[in-house]
Amino acid sequence: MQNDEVSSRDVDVVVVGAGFSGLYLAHRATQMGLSVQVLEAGSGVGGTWFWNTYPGARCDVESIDYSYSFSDELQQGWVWSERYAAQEEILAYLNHVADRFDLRRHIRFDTRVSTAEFDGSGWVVTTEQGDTVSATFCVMASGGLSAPKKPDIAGLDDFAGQSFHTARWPKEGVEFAGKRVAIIGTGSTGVQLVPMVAREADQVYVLQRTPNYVVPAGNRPLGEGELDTVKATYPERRQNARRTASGVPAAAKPGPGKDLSDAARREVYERMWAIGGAPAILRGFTDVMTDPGVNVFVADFAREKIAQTVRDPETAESLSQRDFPFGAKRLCLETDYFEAYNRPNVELVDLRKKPLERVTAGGFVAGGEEYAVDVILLAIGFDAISGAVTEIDVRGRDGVSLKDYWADGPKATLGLQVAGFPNLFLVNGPGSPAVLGNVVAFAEQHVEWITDCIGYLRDNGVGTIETTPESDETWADHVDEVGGQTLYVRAKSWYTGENVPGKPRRFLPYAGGLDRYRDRCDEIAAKGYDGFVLSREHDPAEAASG
Ligand code: N01
Repeated sequence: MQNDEVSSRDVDVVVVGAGFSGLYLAHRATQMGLSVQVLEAGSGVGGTWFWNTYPGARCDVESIDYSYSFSDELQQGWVWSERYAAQEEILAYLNHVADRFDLRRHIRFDTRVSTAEFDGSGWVVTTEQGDTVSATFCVMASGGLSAPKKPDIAGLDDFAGQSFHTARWPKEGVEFAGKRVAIIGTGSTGVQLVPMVAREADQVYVLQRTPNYVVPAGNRPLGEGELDTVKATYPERRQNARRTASGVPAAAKPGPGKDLSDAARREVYERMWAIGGAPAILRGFTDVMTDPGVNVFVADFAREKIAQTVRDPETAESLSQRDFPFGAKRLCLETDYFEAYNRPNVELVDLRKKPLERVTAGGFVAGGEEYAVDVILLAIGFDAISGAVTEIDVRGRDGVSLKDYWADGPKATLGLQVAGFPNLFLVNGPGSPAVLGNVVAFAEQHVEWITDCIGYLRDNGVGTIETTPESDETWADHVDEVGGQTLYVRAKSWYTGENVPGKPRRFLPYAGGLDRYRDRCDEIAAKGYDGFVLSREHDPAEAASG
C-alpha cells in the first residue's frame, strides 16, 4: 500500500515559497535528480522582496554578502550598484537567478497553500486555488518575516480612506501628493518609509509607540573597482562568512572600549557613524554588547546624534530610546529619517504621551486629539518565524495540528523538524538562527542540510525522518537559554513573539550564531542524523496500520 502511495506521488518534494530559500531548494533538489513543485502565493519569485515594495525598502546587509554563494559564475556575473541594494534590485537579482537556473518551470504562482497533511508516508498539500500536490517531502520555505501582523487597532475597519500593511503594498503604487498620511510603526520598515512618504505627501503623522535605536545606514553607490576587488576574493570572503556568527565576513578586529577615555571612544564612534551599518556600529568595540558601561556610551552617543539632527528638542527626546540597552532590538538603519522630522509636513505623535484611542472614518484619535488623514500605512511588523507556517493548517501523524503542538510556544529541533510531522522541513523555523544575521547565508546552510538529508534518506532506503518531542523541547530550551544570556531579552520584540497579542512568549531565534549552529547540524548529519527517528521505506507495521 505504502509502495503504491509512494509511486503515485506527484513529486518528491513540495516547497512552499519561492523566495531566497525556495529558489535555492528547487535548484539544489533538481540538481540531485529529485522532482520538485514550488507553490508560491505571489505572482512572481522573490518572497519578501516580491511583497515589500514600499518606497524606501532596502536591505540592511551589504548586497555583496546578501546574495547566493553557491555559484561562482552567478556572483562573478551579477553587478550590484549600491552598498545596500534597494528592493527593485534584489527582486531583479532573484528573477535573474530563476531564469539563469531555469527554475520557473518548477513553480506554480498565484497559489496560496491552505493545508498540508501527512498521509502516513508523505504529504498532501492543498491550495486556496483548488490544487492538490502530493509529495514525499514538504519544505516550508515560507519566510521568517512574511506573515503580516494582524492589526490590533480599534476602529480600523471604520476608516473610509486607503489603509494597508506595508508588506501588502499595492502593486500599482500609491499616490501621496496632496494627501495626509498616518504611518503606524517605527521599526525598520517605518524608518525606511517615513522620509520617502514625507517627500510627497502634504502631511505625515508618524505614530510611534516605542522609540528604537536608529543608526546611519551609510548607503552609497559601490565605487569604481570596489565590486571587482570583492569579486577577486569572493571564494575567501564567502568561506570567511560561513565561519562567522552572523553570516557576514568578519572585518578587522576592533579592540575593547572598556578602558578607553571618553574622548578616545568618541573618536572611534565618530568613525563608525561615518561608515554606517550595523556591523560597524554594533562592533565598533568588542564589548559593546557585553560591557554595560560601553553599551551606555554607545546608547548616549546615538541619542546625542538625534539631538544634533532633530531641531525640536521635544521630538528629539521622544525619538530617543531610554528603556532598553543599545542593540537589544535589531538596529534600524536610516537614510534621512531624523532629518524628515525637521520638515514642516512631518509630525511625530508620541503614543506614550498620547495613546492611540481609535481609528475613525476620517482619521484617528490619539490622546483625545483628532487627526484627519486620507491614508493609514501599517508598518506594524510580522507574526515572525512561526506565523507563515501556522497560517497553513498543517497536520501530522494522527491528524495532530501543528498549531496545537505549538500551543505553548513554537519549537522545532534545530528549527528544522518537528516531532509528529515526519518528512516536513522548516527553513528559518523556530530555533533557527537565521533572522539574527545574514538571512541568505543561513538559507543556503538550511537548504543544503535539508537536501543532503533527503539525499541520504533516498540513498539508504529510508522512508521517513522526524524528531521526538523530547528533542524539540531540548532544543527549544537550549535556544531559550542562549537567548537569555543576550541583551535581546531586555526588549519586547518579535524575537520572543511579544509583538503579537496572545502569542506564547518564547525566545525563538537561536542566538548561538551560524558557525556553532552549522557545526551542530553537520555533526548530527555525520552521525546518520543522530537523535532523529528514521523509518525504513517499507515498514510492514506502518503499512498495516496505514
Ligand atoms: O516590524 P517591527 P518591521 N499600535 O516589529 C509598532 C526586518 N526588516 O516591519 O515596538 C502602535 O520591528 C511597533 O511598536 P512597539 C528586520 O529584521 C528589515 O519594522 O510594539 N504601534 C513597532 O514600532 C526587522 O526587525 C528591513 O511598541 C504598533 C512597529 O509597529 C523586521 O523585519 C526592513 C502597533 C513594528 O516594528 C520587522 O521590522 C524592514 C499598534 N497596535 C524590515 N503594533 C531591512 O532590511 C505594532 N506597532 C532594512
